[in-house]
Amino acid sequence: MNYLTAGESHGPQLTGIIEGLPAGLTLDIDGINAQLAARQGGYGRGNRQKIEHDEVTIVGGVRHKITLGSPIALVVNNRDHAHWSEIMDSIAGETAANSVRKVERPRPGHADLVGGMKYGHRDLRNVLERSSARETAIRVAIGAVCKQFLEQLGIKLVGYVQQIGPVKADDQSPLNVADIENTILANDLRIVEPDKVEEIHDLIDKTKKDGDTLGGIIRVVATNVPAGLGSYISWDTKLDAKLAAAVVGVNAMKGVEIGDGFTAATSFGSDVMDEIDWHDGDGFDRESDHLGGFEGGMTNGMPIIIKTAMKPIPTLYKPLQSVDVETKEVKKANVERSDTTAIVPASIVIESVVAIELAKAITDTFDGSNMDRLKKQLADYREELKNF
Ligand code: FMN
Repeated sequence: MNYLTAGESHGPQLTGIIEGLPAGLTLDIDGINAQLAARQGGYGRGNRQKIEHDEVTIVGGVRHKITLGSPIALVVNNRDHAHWSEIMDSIAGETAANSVRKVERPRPGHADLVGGMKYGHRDLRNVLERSSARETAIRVAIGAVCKQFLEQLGIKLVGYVQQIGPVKADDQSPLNVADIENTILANDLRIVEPDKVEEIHDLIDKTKKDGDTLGGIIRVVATNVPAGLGSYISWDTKLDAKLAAAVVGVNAMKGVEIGDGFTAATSFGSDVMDEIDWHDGDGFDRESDHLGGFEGGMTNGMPIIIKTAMKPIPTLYKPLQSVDVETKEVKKANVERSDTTAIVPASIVIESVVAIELAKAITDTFDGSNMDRLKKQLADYREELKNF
């Protein structure tokens, strides 16, 4: 399975194509739209979300709710394009009127400057439009399809917010996906400790007032993942490595941990390895999950646990120093409409890219042409493992 996305932040639409999902998968469009709505929510977001109301249109690969085995093509329209149609016009040549939103003062922490240098764009809007996290809307739509695929195979996952700026909100680090979902959906921060909501709201309000921004930490848990996805055979077959790449491939992610991750580095081996147990009828399992469900680049049947560190949003309403790319004068950086923190929507994006990588691993491991056959193969494989 593979996927590709196209589209600019203020262009007419975002497009995604998924190749390699089986025929016979039932898709629930409301479920995809619910994920898109979740990506638009969360405390601390800017005004763009008031304009957009993301909905997916399926334009290929699905008939009567069922996938055909052909590439699945998804579209999410950009409502804001109505205000940008001349500036983003792909047919008309450049004029003074349609280049009024030129970006010449690159924002530190964004792709603006290096993207311009690499691709030779003097109007840095040509970089900004694609490097913007608006693209993650279509990744969420693709991830929602993959999540439905996984759910129909009994695999569940959830991404939630563990920390915003300096405030931690996850002492327990729970593992039950349904329990996590019940708690996080009842607040606008997707946190599992609702008593921290007020403190974090205050922090976000104050940060916004100061013209500053915040980052945070996101945790994903995936359960009922069969042992043996990925491989120890070669570095590029390791599933934990692919997950790490997918997670850091999301805008603003600067660190990734599998299981106890960096804490494991400061612990003794006896505290970190997950001791092996055997239960008649259920097969092997572990007494703990410090390694986040991975040994040798393969899933070991325990819940997958991945954490990622999101840097603070780089666009500041109290802009930082920059240099005008034309005049070379020191100036304040460009200000584009922006969030104070995007940790809440980012947790949906991270959940989505993890779902995509797990769906890829499943279709790499089993015959991915037909859903019923795939279900049967996976059930047989789970049975075989119980009796290993
Ligand atoms: N950066 C901004 O400057 N303003 C935003 O409003 C903004 N919203 C984001 C929303 C989401 C869901 C995500 C995941 C990221 C967002 N970012 C935002 C972060 C930038 O897209 C990102 O920092 C930038 O593209 C540079 O990429 P890098 O941080 O991976 O180096």
